[in-house]
Amino acid sequence: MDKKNNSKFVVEGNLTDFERIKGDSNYLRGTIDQDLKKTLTNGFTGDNFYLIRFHGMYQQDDRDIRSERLEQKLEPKYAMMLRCRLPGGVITTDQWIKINDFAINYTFYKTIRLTNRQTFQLHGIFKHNLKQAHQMLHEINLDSLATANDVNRNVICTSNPNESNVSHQVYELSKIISQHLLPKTKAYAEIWLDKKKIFTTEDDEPLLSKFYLPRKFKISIVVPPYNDVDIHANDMSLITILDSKNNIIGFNLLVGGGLSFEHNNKLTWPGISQEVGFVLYKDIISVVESVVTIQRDWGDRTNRKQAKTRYTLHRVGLKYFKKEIEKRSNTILLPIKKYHFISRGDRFHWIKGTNQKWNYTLFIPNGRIKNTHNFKLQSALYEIAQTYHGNFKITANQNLIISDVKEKYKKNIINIIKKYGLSNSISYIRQNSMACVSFPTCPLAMAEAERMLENFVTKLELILIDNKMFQEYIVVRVTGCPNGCARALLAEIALVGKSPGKYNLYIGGNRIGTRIPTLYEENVTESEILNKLSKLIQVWSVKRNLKESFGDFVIRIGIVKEIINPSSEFWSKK
Ligand code: SRM
Ligand code: SF4
Repeated sequence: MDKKNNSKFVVEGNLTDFERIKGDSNYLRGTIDQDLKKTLTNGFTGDNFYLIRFHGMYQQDDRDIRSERLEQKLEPKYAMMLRCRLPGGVITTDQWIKINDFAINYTFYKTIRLTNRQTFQLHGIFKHNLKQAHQMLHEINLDSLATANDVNRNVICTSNPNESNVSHQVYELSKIISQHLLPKTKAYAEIWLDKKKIFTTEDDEPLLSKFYLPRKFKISIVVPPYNDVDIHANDMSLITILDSKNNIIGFNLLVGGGLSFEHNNKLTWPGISQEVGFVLYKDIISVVESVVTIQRDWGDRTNRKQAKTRYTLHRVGLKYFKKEIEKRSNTILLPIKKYHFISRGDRFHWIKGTNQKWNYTLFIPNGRIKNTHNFKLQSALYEIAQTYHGNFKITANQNLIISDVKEKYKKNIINIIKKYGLSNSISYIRQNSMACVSFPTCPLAMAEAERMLENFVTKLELILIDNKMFQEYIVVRVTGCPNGCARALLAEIALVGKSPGKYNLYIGGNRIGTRIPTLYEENVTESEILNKLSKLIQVWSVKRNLKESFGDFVIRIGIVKEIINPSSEFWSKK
């Protein structure tokens, strides 16, 4: 471990096996290359099962057919999910065409899945096609390094279209930060791109160490008043502060967000990040680096359930954490500057950027790019990508912005949008709903999420219509297990999977994503949930203050108690 790491805040004790796996891996190589040659299994063996995650892949199997294959004494239908690194979510239309071709020709599911961290995943790549996948990415200047496991993940930033230079600047910053924190190992190039083996020394990972980080680490950059990245789901967030001429002067630094918990494990809780201080633009990289190295050194490597930054911050205290940032970055953190948020969602209409080009945000149901019998979304996007040379921007709400469209192409794109019915009206509640992937690919899924959201929202729409509230929205999110990938624990209504068909229901988050909702009902079915919500929405429609949101209402009239300090209050009864 790092030589400077002798602070009183280092957690002593037996390290988890993950630390051994990383330390023994020869900078993430393991024996992945040997597993690639084995044809007897479609999976990876031993430590490689975890090591491939550092390279941006997860081994999965189709859970819909798992028991059937078991009965037939067949290996589970192993295939990899690959997650691209795409800081800020921008992909050119030319890159999109290549990705789509690969998805159609070489993946089991033939879909592209936009994620809520502004990138895309390809599900169902068989082991023998993996190298081809990485080489295809490399040809189009992309990679999947460090999109999973104990490293800094895809850096996300406000994706609202280029109304000012600011969004372009934060996008550039997200790329710089991503690059700065990227593992330096050559393992990725050697294994996937057939680059010559380069023998490594202890200095190979000067920033991350050969043990990398204690756990995943997430960064967001936001431009108020839109909290479209959900800052509180991130270990570190930078809130952009502008002067009166719209120039960036610096960033408010927030640390310690993160949403995962474990059912019935009271030592785990979702957290709202804490304000640390204001950082001048010129100091931002050294401050970002300091936060990461503090977490590297002080994060708990003896217990993965306590390893994320919010637990480190909770144990160490904001005062010491801040002091250490200042010490390591040689910077004085100034008092937090004023900021406020008004919403989280995307804006679904044409917006002209300061670059005089057009941007149109498309609602993508669950972020899933596929063709169905009556909705040919995948074909539509392919046609759009072939129509102009520009960018697609993936938002942190799993949507897609057709971006940087020159005036002369706008009409063609409008025609394609119409032809495929992409702009058919979407209710406000649907626009503000989100589900994680869950079944059939996620190995951790306890209940359906992506596959149940559409119908669930349709039923909520009917409840809103019955109460003359159809023009209103509620932020609704469904997550297949308490890991919280759909960021349900920042929603006004949150369903968290417990077992097939059963969820815990949380209510009382707010529209801007700064409050954790409170447990309202435990272990309930979808129809029980709809029953409960129907009653609550009816009361809300009658008794709410002018324009009062659902989440604020249930807190104000005391249906649930507001959670102010999640670390101590998340588990207390409503
Ligand atoms: Fe997640 C694990 C999908 C955003 C918290 N997440 C997983 C895995 C890889 C399951 C696994 O470990 O085997 C899921 C893959 C399912 C599949 O088949 O695709 C998965 N997570 C997703 C995505 C695709 C959800 C989506 O529908 O968009 C998101 C991919 C983001 C990306 O591009 O990097 C995704 N995951 C999140 C978020 C939200 C966010 O980051 O804004 C969270 C909550 C915030 C946080 O980190 O606290 C999140 N995912 C987790 C966790 C819990 C981590 C923890 O702190 O304990 C796990 C499990 C783990 O890491 O052990 C997890
Ligand atoms: Fe899988 Fe759970 Fe994440 Fe949903 S929340 S994608 S079920 S890990």
